[in-house]
Amino acid sequence: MDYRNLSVIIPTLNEDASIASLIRMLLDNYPCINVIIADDGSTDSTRRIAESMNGKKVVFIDRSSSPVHGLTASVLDGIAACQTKYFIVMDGDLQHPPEKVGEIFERLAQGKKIVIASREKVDSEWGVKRMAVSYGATFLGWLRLLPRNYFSCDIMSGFFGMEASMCRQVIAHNPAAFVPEGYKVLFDLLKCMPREDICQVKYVFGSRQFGRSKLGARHVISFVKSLLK
Ligand SMILES: Nc1nc2c(ncn2[C@@H]2O[C@H](COP(=O)(O)OP(=O)(O)O)[C@@H](O)[C@H]2O)c(=O)[nH]1
Ligand SMILES: [Mg+2]
Repeated sequence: MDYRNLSVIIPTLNEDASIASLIRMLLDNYPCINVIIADDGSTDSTRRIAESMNGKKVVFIDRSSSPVHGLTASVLDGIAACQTKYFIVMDGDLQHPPEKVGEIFERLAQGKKIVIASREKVDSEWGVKRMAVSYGATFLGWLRLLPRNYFSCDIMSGFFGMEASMCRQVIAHNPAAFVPEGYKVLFDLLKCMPREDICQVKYVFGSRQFGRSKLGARHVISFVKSLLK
C-alpha cells in the first residue's frame, strides 16, 4: 500500500496525553503517511507536541482564532487542507485503534467511496446518560436517513475515510447540510450521499485512558439542528 496517498485528519482539543503516541504509531506503521492535526485552540501542549514531530509529514492547523469552533468545522478545515487523494478522520485520544487505518485505506484504494469504521463493541466506561445520548442519536439519525437504508450502519462514527476530491465536491454542493459547531460530520456527509457508496469495517471503540470527553449538552443541540437540516 502506498501511504503517500493518505492523510489522517485528527481533530484535537487538549489531547496532549495521547497525541504523541498516536502520531508516532501512525508514522511508524504506515510509511510516508501524512497527518493533519486540526486543533481548536488547545491550551495544553498539543500544539508543541504536534509541531515537534516529523515536520513535513505532520501539518498543524491552528484554529484558535477561527470564528466558529467545533469538531465538524475542524474536520472540514482538515479536508480542505488535505493534499492527498484519500483521507481518514480519527479521534486524537486513542479510542479509535490506529491498527484499523490500514484496513480502511485498503478499501478506499479498492474504490469504495466512503469507508466507515463501525463500532461493533464499545469498550468504554460510558454511563447510562452517554449510552442514551448515543443510541438515541443513532436512532433519530437512522430515521432522518430513512429513504435510504442505513440501519446496519454506524452513522455516528467519528472514524471514517473518503476520497478527498469527492468529499470536497459533496461539501461544496451541500453547504447547508453541515453544522460547523457540531460533533457528527459523518452524519452530515451521509445526508448528501447515496447508500450504495458505503462500506464498513468493524472495530472496538476503546476506553479513554487520558483526558476527558468534550461531548456536552451543546453538542446534543447541534445534533438536533443537524437532523433538521
Ligand atoms: N478541533 C476540535 N476537536 C475536538 C472538539 N471537541 C472534541 N474534539 C476532538 O475530537 C475527538 C473526539 O472527542 P471526544 O471528546 O473524545 O469525543 P467522544 O469520544 O465521543 O467522547 C478528540 O480528538 C477531541 O480532542 C472541538 O470542539 N474541536
Ligand atoms: Mg473520545
